[in-house]
Amino acid sequence: MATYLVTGGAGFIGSHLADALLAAGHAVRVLDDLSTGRRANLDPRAELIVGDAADGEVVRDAMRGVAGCFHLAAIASVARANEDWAGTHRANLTATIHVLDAARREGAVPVVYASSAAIYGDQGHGAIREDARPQPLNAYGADKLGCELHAAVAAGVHGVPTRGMRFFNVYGPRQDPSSPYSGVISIFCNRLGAGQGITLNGDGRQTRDFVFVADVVRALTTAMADIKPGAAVYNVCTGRETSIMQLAETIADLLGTSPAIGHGPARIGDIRHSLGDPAKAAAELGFRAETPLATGLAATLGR
Ligand code: NAD
Ligand code: UD2
Repeated sequence: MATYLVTGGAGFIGSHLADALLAAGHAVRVLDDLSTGRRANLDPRAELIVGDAADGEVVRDAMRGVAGCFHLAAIASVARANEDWAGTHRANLTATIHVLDAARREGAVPVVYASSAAIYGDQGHGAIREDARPQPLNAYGADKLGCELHAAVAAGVHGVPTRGMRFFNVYGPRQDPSSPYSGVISIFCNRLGAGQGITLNGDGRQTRDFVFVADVVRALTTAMADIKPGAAVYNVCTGRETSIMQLAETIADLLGTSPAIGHGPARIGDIRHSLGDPAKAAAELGFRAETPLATGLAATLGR
């Protein structure tokens, strides 16, 4: 069939995408610097180039002969972006420009890339549509918005078709629970599974739109299939919100435990509510997230 380049393919979402592309009969080339990704995540049938997506030559070599590029490589952490502003900028925006530039030089290879709900900042209550005014609150969100701006340039000036996928809070197997910046579901599953207590930051009534990784992979492959010229952005979300407290209770129920749930201080800058409106992706791509939270959590727990 076709060969696809997946940058960041040794990471959490990218390795699931590689699995799905291989299962569909495609060849997969991964470009990953293994900074947070792991070789062990990757199906051995995928070709792995260990290299830096912010190095133009490396990216041009990786782009040769591919039918499409999924660009997921990034330092996917708001906290790390706060600490290492310029360093994360290189991985999160400079790398994207190299990917788009390589795609143009290779003859307008289509690029589907990871954006984030972080571009919205705090929009208050209600489901956020793609036409909401972006107001990123941190360097990570600002760089993701920059990716979208450059992707529009890639399409408008250079004829590279691009689709930006604004992931909400993604969860599932292989998400790394070990760093202090890990996503809440990986932390809770890991700790509750090991019989340890968990901490709710603040009152635990803040809400998120949690989307299962298999649905995210389907959103990515759907956006690539029959991609047309131009640039577009889509929320990748469920349209359902879950409080962190409900989340903890659901995981505990699945495990059949009654864990110690403590309260810590609210996280500085924590967004109160984050909920996506899935209507545009449904209408234009025919994509709907289908996995109920309990089902996705059970898969994450390996049950
Ligand atoms: P991840 O850390 O597991 O994957 C990122 C991958 O990129 C890793 O394998 C890492 O080694 C690689 N990488 C980092 N810098 C690189 C560089 N300079 N060159 C080559 N490879 C590099 O994180 P993830 O959760 O799988 O995130 C994938 C994408 O989705 C990222 O772009 C992230 O910003 C975005 N995203 C994730 C979420 C989420 O909830 N997980 C939400 C919104 C957006
Ligand atoms: C950020 C990004 C999101 C994505 C995600 C990756 C924004 C707006 N969003 O989301 O795009 O990159 O990170 O995971 O920047 N919490 C606890 N206890 C814990 C850990 C977390 O209560 O032990 C709370 C935390 O305070 C927050 C919620 O859980 O209210 C979700 O936290 P998160 O770090 O999983 O993700 P979030 O929404 O900050």
